[in-house]
Amino acid sequence: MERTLILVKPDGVKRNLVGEVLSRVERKGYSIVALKLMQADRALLVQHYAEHEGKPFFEPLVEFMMSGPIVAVVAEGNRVIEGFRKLAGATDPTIAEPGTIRGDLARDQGTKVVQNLVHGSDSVESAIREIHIFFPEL
Ligand code: D4T
Repeated sequence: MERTLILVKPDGVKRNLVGEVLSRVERKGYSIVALKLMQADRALLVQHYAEHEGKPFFEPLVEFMMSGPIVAVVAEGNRVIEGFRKLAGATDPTIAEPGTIRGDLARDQGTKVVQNLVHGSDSVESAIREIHIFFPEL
């Protein structure tokens, strides 16, 4: 069965949207198989966002992701990686379709990094790598 890593980012936790995000995942029919509220440190985030190192939004991204607690989730189901990306909507919340998490609940805040409530793995390889970073025990 396929698995994906979902993060509710600090903006989502601050706005009390953890239940809303998890509810959408569960209503779609995916199962939550691991979940934790945590404070991410720099080392963990540099590993997670390695592909973005050197980009102009990298440092603001790491700072933002350390600005408060996050919720890390492993969800499971056939094609859950693609399915959650669809539920989340486009990276840019202004462009994200209404009906999606970002389209319904996020907007451009004028910050250096996009604050878009959630992260979801984008491929099987990424999911395996990211789940191992956040849940080494799994
Ligand atoms: P994540 O990884 O958080 O699920 O978001 P996406 O998969 O939708 O987007 P991403 O990995 O390309 O970007 C990671 C993170 O950086 C922010 N970002 C991204 C940004 O502020 N400016 C940009 O130009 C891009 C591409 C948003 C999400």
